[in-house]
Order: sequence, then structure tokens, then C-alpha cells
Amino acid sequence: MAIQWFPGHMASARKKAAEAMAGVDVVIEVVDARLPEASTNPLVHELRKHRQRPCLKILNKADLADPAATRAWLDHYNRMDGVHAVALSCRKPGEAQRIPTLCQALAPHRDSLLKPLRMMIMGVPNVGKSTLLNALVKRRVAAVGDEPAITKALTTYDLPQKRTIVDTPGLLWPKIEHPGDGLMLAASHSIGRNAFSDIEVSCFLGDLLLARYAALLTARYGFPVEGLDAVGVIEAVARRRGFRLKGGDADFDKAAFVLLQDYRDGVLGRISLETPQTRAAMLEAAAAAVAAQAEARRVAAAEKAKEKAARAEALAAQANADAAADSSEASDAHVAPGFVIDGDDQIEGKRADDR
Ligand SMILES: Nc1nc2c(ncn2[C@@H]2O[C@H](COP(=O)(O)OP(=O)(O)OP(=O)(O)O)[C@@H](O)[C@H]2O)c(=O)[nH]1
Ligand SMILES: [Mg+2]
Repeated sequence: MAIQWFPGHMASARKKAAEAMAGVDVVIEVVDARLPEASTNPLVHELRKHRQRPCLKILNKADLADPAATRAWLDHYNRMDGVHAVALSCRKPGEAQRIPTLCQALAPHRDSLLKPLRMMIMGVPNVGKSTLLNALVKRRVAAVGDEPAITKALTTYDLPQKRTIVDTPGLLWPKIEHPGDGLMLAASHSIGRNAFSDIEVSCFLGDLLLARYAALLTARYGFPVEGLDAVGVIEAVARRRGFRLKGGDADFDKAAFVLLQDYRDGVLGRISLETPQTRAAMLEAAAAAVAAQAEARRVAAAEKAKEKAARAEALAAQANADAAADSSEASDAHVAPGFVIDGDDQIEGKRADDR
């Protein structure tokens, strides 16, 4: 089943962000550079479009992402109309300082003390929104931490030149359409831990790493990965690290969590969970699956209609046969008294007539 997480504080944050949008000139949408599309929230687009606000898209945590994939994503986004995308690492002091200038270029009319620039940071949980805010304010005014939903309320902060910036709680959306997106978000710690199983997400991550970053697994844990699947990788991590249960079996849960945490901390190396090519292939496969389901539904409905028609035809034929039988019985019944000489009645009758 697809992973979903839309706790109550997000529903109210969505409402408040929609209200705040009226007093904002530019939306800074922070996504995770390792999964830029899976961490793009359709609600942000919806709220922004409603007020026609421009968007600066920030692929944050670029220090953790595969540089080739990040370059491909920037090309992909910057070819789109009305989107300006940059990659950065908010952990590196100074990298964020160009953000207000980039936002200013998107709202050139808001460039004076009378009409100062107003920005709002939005994005899914744990992508580094508050870290970016702190870098811009140059003080640790907002709490940050490596878990989802650290920020719980919208807060406005002042910047030089009377500019303002709003930090918002991480927002997801009520239904994550593609199961892979939920798994990528969970692997990257953007989803509350009660909403998914570490083992399922770790197996997803293990398969992805085997397919695209197998050498990083060997480099980190020191075992060859040939012939292994995700479960084999997690078991091998447990063996290598000596994670054992009381009876001596491998502690699979612990090893699954360690694999996840190593990815989250970036100690496996620079990894991107999706590229524009893998995304396009995933969307194509999803569209083909939807089309196949629709076709299966159509065939099943046609089959059902055919069965219904056949049943109706059989019933009609039966009714005709019954009617025919009834009418022949009825005509037999008419004829019988006159013509069937059945024993004494007729003879009796004759006798009576004769009499
Ligand atoms: N490696 C790396 N870590 C980052 C970067 N930016 C933020 N982080 C870390 O990511 C974690 C989440 O950062 P926050 O700023 O709290 O994220 P947020 O988007 O405000 O999260 P919520 O308020 O929960 O929605 C923290 O541990 C940060 O130190 C970055 O560019 N690179
Ligand atoms: Mg925050």
C-alpha cells in the first residue's frame, strides 16, 4: 500500500499558507536535490498558481546528491516556462546569500523601501527550509533538526532593506499518487516514522542502490554485492556489523535502519534517488499500468454485458418455449372434449344423445 502522511497540523498549515500567499511576492520552493520531483509538493504549485506568484525552486542538500543527476535536473527545470531552479547546500555558509537577489529578479516591481520584497519558503518536511531561513537571517532563529515536522507554525522574519521572509511547516499532500514517491520521501526522512516500515523502505533503497550505486555499497560495508538482492544486502550489513539477535540470528531490523540512516547522513556517498530519465520511465510505466487497468476494466465490463445479454436471450428463449408449450396445451385442452373419445363420457354422451 502507498505511504501516506497528512497529519492535522499540515491541513491547518495549508490553509494558513493559502491566506499568507496574498501578501507574498515570490515563493521559494525548497526540494531535496536527491529526489527533486518526488519532493515537489503539488499543493505548493496549486496555492502559488491561484495567486499567480512566481517560484524560485531550490534543490537543497546538493552536497548529498549525485552531481551529474543534479546537473540534469537543473537543465530539466530551467527549460520549463516560469521556473527558475538553483542547486545549493544550505549547510555551506554563504551559498544561500544569492537567494534574495534571485527572488528580486522574479518580482522586479517590489524593489523599494515602500514596496519591499516579500518571500515565503515552502516545501515538504525536512528538506532544509528552516536551515535556509537561518542562513538568510544570519542567526539561528528557527529550530532545525533531522526529522520531519520540526516547524509547526508559519512565522515571518525581517531581512535587511525591509524585506520579509516567511518560514512554513513542511507540507505533504493528502494522497501521494506514485508509491515510489512515498518510498523516496520516507527514505529521505520527510515522512513521520509511524507512517511506514523501515524494512520496506530499506529494501526499496537497497534495490535502488544495487541498481545504480552498487560500488558505494561495497566501499562502505566491504562485501561484494554480485548476486545479492536488497534482503541479501541488509543481511550482509547485519553480518558485517555484528548485529545479532539473542538466538544468534542476524538483526535484520537494525541493519535495515542502519542502511537508511547511512543514506540519510550521506555517509554512503553522493546519491540521487531519481534522475529526469528514471522519472520519465516511472511515469511512462505508471501511465501504461493505468491504461492496462482501464483496458482490463473495459474487457471485464464487455464480458459482463455479453453474459447479461446471453442470460436475457436464454430467458427469452425459455419464455417463448414455455409460451409455445402453454399454447399447445391450451389448444389440446380445447380440442379434447370434441374429439378425444376417451372412454365412457363420449360414449355415454352419444348414448345420451341417441336416447
Ligand atoms: N547535508 C545537508 N543537510 C542539510 C542541508 N540543509 C538542511 N540540512 C539538514 O536537514 C535537516 C532538516 O533541516 P530543517 O531546516 O529543519 O528542515 P525543514 O525543511 O525546516 O523541516 P520541517 O520544519 O520539519 O519541515 C537538518 O538536520 C539540517 O541540518 C543541506 O544543504 N545539506
Ligand atoms: Mg522547518
